Amino acid sequence: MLRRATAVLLAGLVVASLSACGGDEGDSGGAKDEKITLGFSQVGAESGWRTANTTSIQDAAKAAGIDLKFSDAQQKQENQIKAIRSFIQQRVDVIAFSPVVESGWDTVLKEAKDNNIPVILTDRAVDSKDTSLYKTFIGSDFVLEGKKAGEWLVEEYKDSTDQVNIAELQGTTGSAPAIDRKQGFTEVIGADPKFKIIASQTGDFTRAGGKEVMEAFLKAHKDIDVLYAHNDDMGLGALEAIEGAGLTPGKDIKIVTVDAVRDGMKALADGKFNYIVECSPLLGPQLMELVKKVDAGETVPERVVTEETTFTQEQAKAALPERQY
Ligand code: GYE
Repeated sequence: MLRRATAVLLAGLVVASLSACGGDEGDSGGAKDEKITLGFSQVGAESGWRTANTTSIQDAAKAAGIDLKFSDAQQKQENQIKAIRSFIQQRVDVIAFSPVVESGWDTVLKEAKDNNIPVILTDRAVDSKDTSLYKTFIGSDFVLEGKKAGEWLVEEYKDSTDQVNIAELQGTTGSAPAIDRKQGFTEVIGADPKFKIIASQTGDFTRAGGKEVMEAFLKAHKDIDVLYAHNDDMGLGALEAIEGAGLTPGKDIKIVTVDAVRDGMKALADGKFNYIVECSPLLGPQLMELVKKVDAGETVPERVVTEETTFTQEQAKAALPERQY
Protein backbone atom coordinates (compact mmCIF):
# COMPACT_ATOMS: atom_id res chain seq x y z
CA MET A 1 0.00 0.00 0.00
CA LEU A 2 2.62 2.41 1.19
CA ARG A 3 4.84 1.62 -1.76
CA ARG A 4 2.01 2.31 -4.17
CA ALA A 5 1.23 5.63 -2.53
CA THR A 6 4.89 6.65 -2.84
CA ALA A 7 4.91 5.65 -6.50
CA VAL A 8 1.81 7.76 -7.19
CA LEU A 9 3.35 10.69 -5.36
CA LEU A 10 6.61 10.35 -7.29
CA ALA A 11 4.79 10.10 -10.60
CA GLY A 12 2.91 13.25 -9.68
CA LEU A 13 6.18 15.06 -8.98
CA VAL A 14 7.65 13.95 -12.31
CA VAL A 15 4.61 15.19 -14.21
CA ALA A 16 4.70 18.50 -12.29
CA SER A 17 8.38 19.05 -13.00
CA LEU A 18 8.00 18.09 -16.66
CA SER A 19 5.25 20.61 -17.19
CA ALA A 20 7.22 23.23 -15.26
CA CYS A 21 10.08 22.56 -17.68
CA GLY A 22 7.83 23.05 -20.67
CA GLY A 23 6.69 26.33 -19.19
CA ASP A 24 10.23 27.54 -18.59
CA GLU A 25 11.13 26.92 -22.20
CA GLY A 26 8.51 29.39 -23.19
CA ASP A 27 6.11 26.92 -24.80
CA SER A 28 3.48 29.41 -25.77
CA GLY A 29 0.48 27.43 -24.67
CA GLY A 30 -0.07 24.84 -27.45
CA ALA A 31 -2.38 21.96 -26.74
CA LYS A 32 0.49 19.80 -25.46
CA ASP A 33 3.89 20.33 -23.98
CA GLU A 34 5.62 17.25 -25.40
CA LYS A 35 7.61 17.19 -28.62
CA ILE A 36 5.62 16.41 -31.74
CA THR A 37 6.54 13.08 -33.32
CA LEU A 38 6.39 12.99 -37.12
CA GLY A 39 6.59 9.73 -39.06
CA PHE A 40 7.87 10.39 -42.59
CA SER A 41 7.94 7.78 -45.34
CA GLN A 42 10.26 8.83 -48.15
CA VAL A 43 10.16 7.38 -51.69
CA GLY A 44 13.82 6.42 -51.76
CA ALA A 45 17.11 7.94 -52.87
CA GLU A 46 16.59 7.70 -56.62
CA SER A 47 17.73 11.19 -57.63
CA GLY A 48 19.58 14.35 -56.64
CA TRP A 49 16.18 15.93 -56.06
CA ARG A 50 15.25 13.23 -53.58
CA THR A 51 18.52 13.53 -51.64
CA ALA A 52 18.04 17.31 -51.35
CA ASN A 53 14.43 16.75 -50.27
CA THR A 54 15.47 14.31 -47.54
CA THR A 55 18.10 16.72 -46.21
CA SER A 56 15.59 19.57 -46.22
CA ILE A 57 13.07 17.52 -44.23
CA GLN A 58 15.64 16.26 -41.71
CA ASP A 59 17.16 19.72 -41.17
CA ALA A 60 13.78 21.43 -40.85
CA ALA A 61 12.53 18.86 -38.33
CA LYS A 62 15.60 19.46 -36.20
CA ALA A 63 15.23 23.23 -36.42
CA ALA A 64 11.54 23.00 -35.49
CA GLY A 65 12.20 20.68 -32.52
CA ILE A 66 10.12 17.92 -34.10
CA ASP A 67 11.03 14.30 -33.40
CA LEU A 68 11.35 12.75 -36.88
CA LYS A 69 10.98 9.05 -37.55
CA PHE A 70 12.32 8.70 -41.09
CA SER A 71 11.85 5.67 -43.29
CA ASP A 72 13.25 5.08 -46.82
CA ALA A 73 10.99 2.89 -49.00
CA GLN A 74 13.52 2.18 -51.77
CA GLN A 75 10.90 3.12 -54.38
CA LYS A 76 8.52 0.35 -53.27
CA GLN A 77 4.91 1.04 -52.35
CA GLU A 78 4.72 -2.04 -50.11
CA ASN A 79 7.56 -0.62 -47.98
CA GLN A 80 5.71 2.68 -47.64
CA ILE A 81 2.53 0.90 -46.53
CA LYS A 82 4.55 -1.05 -43.95
CA ALA A 83 6.20 2.15 -42.69
CA ILE A 84 2.84 3.92 -42.34
CA ARG A 85 1.38 0.96 -40.43
CA SER A 86 4.37 1.00 -38.12
CA PHE A 87 3.94 4.75 -37.52
CA ILE A 88 0.29 4.10 -36.61
CA GLN A 89 1.37 1.37 -34.20
CA GLN A 90 3.93 3.69 -32.61
CA ARG A 91 1.18 6.29 -32.26
CA VAL A 92 3.12 9.13 -33.87
CA ASP A 93 1.36 12.52 -33.79
CA VAL A 94 1.44 13.17 -37.54
CA ILE A 95 2.30 11.07 -40.62
CA ALA A 96 3.71 12.63 -43.77
CA PHE A 97 4.75 10.77 -46.89
CA SER A 98 5.67 11.15 -50.52
CA PRO A 99 3.66 8.46 -52.31
CA VAL A 100 5.79 6.61 -54.86
CA VAL A 101 2.73 5.99 -57.07
CA GLU A 102 -0.73 7.61 -57.11
CA SER A 103 -2.99 4.59 -56.62
CA GLY A 104 -3.61 2.06 -53.87
CA TRP A 105 -3.50 4.12 -50.69
CA ASP A 106 -7.12 4.16 -49.49
CA THR A 107 -6.90 1.23 -47.06
CA VAL A 108 -3.81 2.38 -45.18
CA LEU A 109 -4.94 6.01 -45.14
CA LYS A 110 -8.26 4.88 -43.68
CA GLU A 111 -6.35 3.04 -40.94
CA ALA A 112 -4.52 6.27 -40.05
CA LYS A 113 -7.79 8.19 -40.02
CA ASP A 114 -9.51 5.59 -37.82
CA ASN A 115 -6.61 5.99 -35.38
CA ASN A 116 -6.98 9.78 -35.46
CA ILE A 117 -3.52 10.34 -36.88
CA PRO A 118 -3.50 13.19 -39.42
CA VAL A 119 -1.70 12.62 -42.73
CA ILE A 120 0.08 15.20 -44.89
CA LEU A 121 0.93 14.36 -48.51
CA THR A 122 4.35 15.70 -49.39
CA ASP A 123 5.65 16.24 -52.93
CA ARG A 124 3.42 13.69 -54.73
CA ALA A 125 -0.35 13.26 -54.86
CA VAL A 126 -2.59 10.20 -54.43
CA ASP A 127 -5.69 9.52 -56.55
CA SER A 128 -7.98 8.68 -53.60
CA LYS A 129 -11.51 9.98 -54.18
CA ASP A 130 -11.97 10.54 -50.45
CA THR A 131 -9.96 13.69 -49.74
CA SER A 132 -10.78 13.48 -46.02
CA LEU A 133 -8.09 10.79 -45.84
CA TYR A 134 -5.41 13.49 -45.68
CA LYS A 135 -5.23 17.04 -44.32
CA THR A 136 -3.26 18.77 -47.03
CA PHE A 137 -0.93 18.26 -49.96
CA ILE A 138 2.26 20.29 -50.25
CA GLY A 139 4.30 20.15 -53.45
CA SER A 140 4.75 21.33 -57.01
CA ASP A 141 2.27 21.64 -59.85
CA PHE A 142 3.67 18.91 -62.12
CA VAL A 143 1.23 19.58 -64.98
CA LEU A 144 2.47 23.16 -65.07
CA GLU A 145 6.07 21.91 -65.14
CA GLY A 146 5.27 19.74 -68.18
CA LYS A 147 3.61 22.72 -69.86
CA LYS A 148 6.67 24.89 -69.27
CA ALA A 149 8.87 22.26 -70.94
CA GLY A 150 6.46 22.17 -73.89
CA GLU A 151 6.35 25.97 -74.15
CA TRP A 152 10.13 26.09 -74.38
CA LEU A 153 10.03 23.60 -77.25
CA VAL A 154 7.35 25.53 -79.12
CA GLU A 155 9.44 28.71 -78.81
CA GLU A 156 12.69 26.95 -79.77
CA TYR A 157 11.19 25.62 -83.03
CA LYS A 158 8.86 28.48 -83.83
CA ASP A 159 10.60 29.27 -87.15
CA SER A 160 10.81 25.67 -88.35
CA THR A 161 8.24 23.82 -90.42
CA ASP A 162 10.06 20.46 -90.37
CA GLN A 163 8.87 17.63 -88.16
CA VAL A 164 10.48 17.69 -84.69
CA ASN A 165 11.16 14.17 -83.37
CA ILE A 166 10.98 13.91 -79.61
CA ALA A 167 12.17 11.12 -77.31
CA GLU A 168 10.67 11.13 -73.83
CA LEU A 169 12.16 9.62 -70.67
CA GLN A 170 9.29 9.21 -68.26
CA GLY A 171 9.55 9.11 -64.48
CA THR A 172 8.40 6.17 -62.33
CA THR A 173 5.35 4.53 -63.93
CA GLY A 174 2.17 5.49 -62.09
CA SER A 175 3.79 8.32 -60.12
CA ALA A 176 2.13 11.74 -60.04
CA PRO A 177 5.12 13.59 -61.55
CA ALA A 178 5.41 11.10 -64.45
CA ILE A 179 1.69 11.24 -65.24
CA ASP A 180 1.38 15.02 -64.89
CA ARG A 181 4.62 16.03 -66.60
CA LYS A 182 3.65 13.96 -69.60
CA GLN A 183 0.15 15.42 -69.63
CA GLY A 184 1.23 19.07 -69.41
CA PHE A 185 3.89 18.63 -72.09
CA THR A 186 1.62 16.75 -74.50
CA GLU A 187 -1.12 19.34 -74.07
CA VAL A 188 1.16 22.16 -75.18
CA ILE A 189 3.01 20.48 -78.06
CA GLY A 190 -0.20 18.76 -79.21
CA ALA A 191 -1.39 22.08 -80.64
CA ASP A 192 1.17 21.79 -83.47
CA PRO A 193 1.34 18.55 -85.51
CA LYS A 194 5.01 19.08 -86.40
CA PHE A 195 5.91 17.89 -82.87
CA LYS A 196 6.02 14.12 -82.69
CA ILE A 197 6.91 11.91 -79.72
CA ILE A 198 8.62 9.03 -81.52
CA ALA A 199 9.81 7.15 -78.40
CA SER A 200 8.62 7.24 -74.80
CA GLN A 201 9.57 4.95 -71.91
CA THR A 202 10.21 5.04 -68.19
CA GLY A 203 13.72 5.46 -66.79
CA ASP A 204 12.35 5.34 -63.22
CA PHE A 205 13.81 8.79 -62.38
CA THR A 206 17.35 7.33 -62.09
CA ARG A 207 20.59 8.03 -63.98
CA ALA A 208 21.10 4.34 -64.72
CA GLY A 209 17.55 4.10 -66.07
CA GLY A 210 18.01 7.20 -68.23
CA LYS A 211 21.23 5.87 -69.72
CA GLU A 212 19.88 2.42 -70.49
CA VAL A 213 16.66 3.60 -72.10
CA MET A 214 18.42 6.33 -74.10
CA GLU A 215 20.87 3.75 -75.47
CA ALA A 216 17.91 1.71 -76.69
CA PHE A 217 16.23 4.82 -78.16
CA LEU A 218 19.41 5.69 -80.06
CA LYS A 219 19.68 2.20 -81.50
CA ALA A 220 16.08 2.23 -82.69
CA HIS A 221 15.92 5.85 -83.95
CA LYS A 222 18.55 7.72 -85.93
CA ASP A 223 16.52 10.91 -86.13
CA ILE A 224 15.91 12.14 -82.55
CA ASP A 225 15.94 15.96 -82.42
CA VAL A 226 14.92 16.54 -78.80
CA LEU A 227 15.00 14.64 -75.52
CA TYR A 228 12.41 15.50 -72.88
CA ALA A 229 13.47 13.86 -69.58
CA HIS A 230 11.09 14.05 -66.61
CA ASN A 231 14.05 14.75 -64.31
CA ASP A 232 17.69 15.87 -64.41
CA ASP A 233 19.09 12.52 -63.35
CA MET A 234 17.60 10.65 -66.30
CA GLY A 235 18.81 13.47 -68.56
CA LEU A 236 22.31 13.10 -67.09
CA GLY A 237 22.27 9.35 -67.71
CA ALA A 238 21.07 10.00 -71.27
CA LEU A 239 24.01 12.38 -71.81
CA GLU A 240 26.38 9.47 -71.41
CA ALA A 241 24.42 7.43 -73.94
CA ILE A 242 24.34 10.32 -76.43
CA GLU A 243 28.06 11.02 -76.10
CA GLY A 244 28.73 7.27 -76.27
CA ALA A 245 26.94 7.20 -79.62
CA GLY A 246 29.28 9.92 -80.91
CA LEU A 247 26.65 12.68 -80.82
CA THR A 248 26.85 16.09 -79.16
CA PRO A 249 24.20 16.68 -76.49
CA GLY A 250 22.70 20.18 -76.57
CA LYS A 251 23.38 20.40 -80.34
CA ASP A 252 22.67 17.15 -82.23
CA ILE A 253 20.01 16.34 -79.66
CA LYS A 254 18.52 19.18 -77.63
CA ILE A 255 17.65 18.32 -74.04
CA VAL A 256 14.97 19.71 -71.76
CA THR A 257 14.59 18.34 -68.22
CA VAL A 258 12.86 19.05 -64.90
CA ASP A 259 14.30 19.67 -61.36
CA ALA A 260 17.34 22.02 -61.59
CA VAL A 261 19.58 20.18 -59.12
CA ARG A 262 23.25 21.21 -59.17
CA ASP A 263 24.48 18.51 -61.60
CA GLY A 264 21.65 19.35 -63.96
CA MET A 265 22.44 23.05 -63.72
CA LYS A 266 26.11 22.30 -64.46
CA ALA A 267 25.14 20.38 -67.61
CA LEU A 268 22.94 23.31 -68.61
CA ALA A 269 25.67 25.88 -67.96
CA ASP A 270 28.08 23.68 -70.00
CA GLY A 271 25.69 23.72 -72.98
CA LYS A 272 24.86 19.99 -72.74
CA PHE A 273 21.29 20.61 -71.61
CA ASN A 274 19.22 23.33 -73.28
CA TYR A 275 16.55 24.15 -70.70
CA ILE A 276 15.48 23.12 -67.19
CA VAL A 277 12.10 23.57 -65.55
CA GLU A 278 12.68 24.00 -61.83
CA CYS A 279 11.03 21.73 -59.25
CA SER A 280 11.99 22.67 -55.71
CA PRO A 281 12.86 19.89 -53.24
CA LEU A 282 13.18 22.33 -50.31
CA LEU A 283 9.83 21.42 -48.77
CA GLY A 284 11.08 20.86 -45.20
CA PRO A 285 10.40 24.22 -43.50
CA GLN A 286 6.87 24.56 -44.92
CA LEU A 287 6.12 20.94 -44.08
CA MET A 288 7.10 21.45 -40.43
CA GLU A 289 4.82 24.51 -40.22
CA LEU A 290 1.95 22.39 -41.52
CA VAL A 291 2.81 19.56 -39.11
CA LYS A 292 2.60 21.94 -36.14
CA LYS A 293 -0.72 23.36 -37.29
CA VAL A 294 -2.27 20.00 -38.03
CA ASP A 295 -1.08 18.66 -34.67
CA ALA A 296 -2.67 21.64 -32.91
CA GLY A 297 -5.95 20.93 -34.71
CA GLU A 298 -5.78 24.16 -36.73
CA THR A 299 -7.22 24.25 -40.23
CA VAL A 300 -4.70 24.27 -43.07
CA PRO A 301 -5.17 24.96 -46.79
CA GLU A 302 -6.06 21.85 -48.80
CA ARG A 303 -3.22 22.49 -51.23
CA VAL A 304 0.11 24.29 -50.81
CA VAL A 305 1.83 24.81 -54.17
CA THR A 306 5.59 25.31 -54.39
CA GLU A 307 6.82 28.33 -56.32
CA GLU A 308 9.37 27.66 -59.02
CA THR A 309 11.01 29.07 -62.12
CA THR A 310 12.81 27.94 -65.31
CA PHE A 311 16.45 28.19 -66.45
CA THR A 312 18.13 28.84 -69.79
CA GLN A 313 21.86 28.13 -70.23
CA GLU A 314 22.76 31.74 -69.39
CA GLN A 315 20.51 31.79 -66.33
CA ALA A 316 22.05 28.53 -65.12
CA LYS A 317 25.55 30.03 -65.32
CA ALA A 318 24.41 32.96 -63.21
CA ALA A 319 22.50 30.85 -60.66
CA LEU A 320 25.06 28.04 -60.17
CA PRO A 321 27.34 29.68 -57.58
CA GLU A 322 24.40 30.26 -55.24
CA ARG A 323 22.67 26.93 -55.81
CA GLN A 324 22.11 25.14 -52.48
CA TYR A 325 21.59 21.64 -53.83
O1 GYE B 1 11.37 15.44 -59.98
C1 GYE B 1 12.50 13.45 -59.34
C2 GYE B 1 12.32 12.58 -58.17
O2 GYE B 1 8.55 13.69 -57.00
C3 GYE B 1 9.14 15.85 -57.72
O3 GYE B 1 10.93 12.64 -57.91
C4 GYE B 1 9.61 14.50 -57.37
C5 GYE B 1 10.42 13.82 -58.44
C6 GYE B 1 11.62 14.58 -58.94
O4 GYE B 1 12.85 11.37 -58.25
O5 GYE B 1 13.83 13.79 -59.54
